[in-house]
Amino acid sequence: MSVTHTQVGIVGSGPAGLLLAQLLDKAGVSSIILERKDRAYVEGRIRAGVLEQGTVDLLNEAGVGERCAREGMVHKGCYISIEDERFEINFEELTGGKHVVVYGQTEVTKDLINARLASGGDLRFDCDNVAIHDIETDKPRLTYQKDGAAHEVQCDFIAGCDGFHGIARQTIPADLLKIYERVYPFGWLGILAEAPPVADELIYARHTRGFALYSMRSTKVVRHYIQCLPDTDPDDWSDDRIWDELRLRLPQADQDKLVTGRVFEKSVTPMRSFVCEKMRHGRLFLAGDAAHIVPPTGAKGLNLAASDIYYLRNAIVSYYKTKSQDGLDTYSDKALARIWKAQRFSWWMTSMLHNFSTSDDFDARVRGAELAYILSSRAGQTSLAENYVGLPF
Ligand code: FAS
Ligand code: PHB
Repeated sequence: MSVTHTQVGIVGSGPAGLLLAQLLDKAGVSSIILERKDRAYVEGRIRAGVLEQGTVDLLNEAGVGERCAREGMVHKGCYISIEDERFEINFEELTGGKHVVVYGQTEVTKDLINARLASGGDLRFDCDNVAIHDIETDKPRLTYQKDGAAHEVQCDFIAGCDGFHGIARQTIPADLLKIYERVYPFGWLGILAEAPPVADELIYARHTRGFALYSMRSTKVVRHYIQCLPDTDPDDWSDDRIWDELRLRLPQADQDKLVTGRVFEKSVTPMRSFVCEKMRHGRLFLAGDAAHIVPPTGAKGLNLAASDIYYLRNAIVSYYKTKSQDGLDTYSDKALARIWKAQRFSWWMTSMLHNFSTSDDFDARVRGAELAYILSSRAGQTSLAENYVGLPF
């Protein structure tokens, strides 16, 4: 068995694991990333599209913000439509100049992987049967197999950045965890297509036919979503059926602005809210989707992974610099405080904008009134805007 030692062992090379490794490297802390899939799989996952400024700042600190600055699209606001009416939420005007950047998670991941490999950082793809050991000691270990050989990584800390279906959360004794979960009675059918955006900013559309989101990746590629049943088979939706439904859920005045094009990615995302308390056990720290999931209506998933990493980087670097355990001891509570605010916002946006087949008529009216109030109130719009651009870390 090959044995390697590093300071921080990281499980998972999604945005959380890659960003942590990059930020630790900048602080002179060594790490090894173990990823079960190959590079093409990791770089091919189509996911988030909206970055809070805090996330962009961390990418810059990690030395990978240059392409995002060049190709990312600054969005000063977004639109919310209810049937035939469209309203603008002007983030900059409501938050004293804050905005978001539209730049696909796929691109963030590519930028982080390229930087990791260019710096000679240790990033290992195709790691089978990654296992986490001895997290209740001061010598935790990772083991895995690759190309038929057994390997071990000895480290001081382990970061579980392996997503919702990873092993890290499972490594913490279940009786020590409190799980909070809400599963929604719908999903999102998402497409990527070669077409121009419907508008200059995103449109979140509430409609009797169901929610739709009109997003983008560039001026030539759009990312649209349609509320659908959670077990929808994407193959049941032809391109024509998707474009027709997207058109019908827009206000009349915008329907002729929807330009169709070649759909080159189609998938269904289930909707859940999920939080695992706590996010630390011994020398194992959870970050990103390994610890929490939000419905993407608030564009928070990727951004929460970034704020977790901000807190975890600070805690680990502080330990190595001062031997203080304070940051490590307060990591979980500090991260969870921000996570729960983003969970509330994501649940709130989802409840206002979607049709719930499981709710009674009174509930449906109250949710509609909530959105109508928000759109008629500067205070309400300010609340939505300051959460959307990202609460402070
Ligand atoms: P990730 O899941 O991205 O990465 C985890 C990594 O760990 C993966 O590479 C995985 O292969 C690896 N891994 C798993 N198990 C392992 C093991 N045992 N050993 C080694 N490696 C292992 N967020 C938004 O803000 N907007 C969106 O529109 C949006 N759309 C989404 C669509 C889908 C289908 C999904 C699932 C999520 C979406 N999200 C969205 C949320 C998403 O962006 C996540 O928040 C983000 O990927 C979190 O990053 P990580 O925590 O790094 O987890
Ligand atoms: C996206 O562009 O993928 C996107 C944007 C905003 C959201 C969710 C997804 O709320």
